[in-house]
Amino acid sequence: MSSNSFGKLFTVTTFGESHGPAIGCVIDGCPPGLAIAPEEFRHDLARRATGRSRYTSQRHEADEVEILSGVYEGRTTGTPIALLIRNTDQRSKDYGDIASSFRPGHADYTYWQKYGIRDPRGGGRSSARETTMRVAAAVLAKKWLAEHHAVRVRGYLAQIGDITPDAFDWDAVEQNPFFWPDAVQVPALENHINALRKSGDSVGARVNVVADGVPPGWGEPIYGKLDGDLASALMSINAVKGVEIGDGFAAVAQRGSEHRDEMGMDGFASNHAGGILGGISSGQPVIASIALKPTSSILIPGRSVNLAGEPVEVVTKGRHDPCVGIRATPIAEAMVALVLIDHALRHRAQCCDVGPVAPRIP
Ligand code: EPS
Repeated sequence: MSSNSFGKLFTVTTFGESHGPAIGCVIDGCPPGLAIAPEEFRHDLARRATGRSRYTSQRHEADEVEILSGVYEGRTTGTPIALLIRNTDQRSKDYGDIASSFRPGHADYTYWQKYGIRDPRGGGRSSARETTMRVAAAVLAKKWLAEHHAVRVRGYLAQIGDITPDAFDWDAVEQNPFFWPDAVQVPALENHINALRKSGDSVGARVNVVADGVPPGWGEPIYGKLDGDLASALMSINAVKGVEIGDGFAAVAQRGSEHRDEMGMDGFASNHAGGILGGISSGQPVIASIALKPTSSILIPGRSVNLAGEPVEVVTKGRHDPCVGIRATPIAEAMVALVLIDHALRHRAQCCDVGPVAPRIP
């Protein structure tokens, strides 16, 4: 079995490897009439791309999108939209040693066990390069959600290692290469990542995503719950080891009287639920959080085995991110937007004759 597509009505299929000639996606089910131009992909793709700051991988890709189908005279036609980005800065010699051994903590070993063959160049299909196409597809999703439902999906880096923001300001998030919400701490983060890179090690991170404007009703109990689909989509991002919705695992230590979000006709008193009740959006902001593991491709030697089953010491050369979480904010936003547009269309398909139902809490 293969699984490179997701979404039921807004379906995205991605293809391509990190060091192949190109990566791409096909989006099927995009509503017709949405205005879109190749330039509109640039902003989010640049936010995610490598080589845009000294704190990420130094591979330099233009990440220019070619629209191959599904758009006529600047508008989506309702037919499959194929997007292509050509790879131009592959440096496959960095992966010479890894072709015959497995990086500890990397998908090298499991891809080999599953398929019995792998493209070791740049991690092949397991590379974070693939997330480029998710971000590209989500440009359409974000635009449609904004135009049709005034939904805005925004993310930020909420933790690097043991550092958390001391203050929170959405305006600060886009003003630094970390998507960090506290401008005052940015120099400290720069020093932290510089020191980490020098030591040859890596660190984990947490990214939070908030979707404002989601109306009540999106999500399909029982097996297509909004939180279930968000968890699956977010967990599919490379290096993600945990997903929380709302208070997430903090709910374990809470009382019911504390966790419940009390309601009045002037609104909800809190949002511990993260905007989802019973798998259906409540009308409150949808809040998701992900934990990303430290990059496994590091310079610190680690014990492993080679193809012959012999013990080896692995050192990963190349142009790796000291913290994959730094570039993960636009990727997490993309996955949330793709799930939301899919559920918007699914809700419209089944329940377009229903709401809004009184009473509706603002
Ligand atoms: C990656 C390794 C690096 C990153 C890459 C993700 O690739 P390379 O070894 O070819 O330099 O640059 O990220 C991207 C190219 C991208 O666009 O995100 C990995 O092992 O996942």
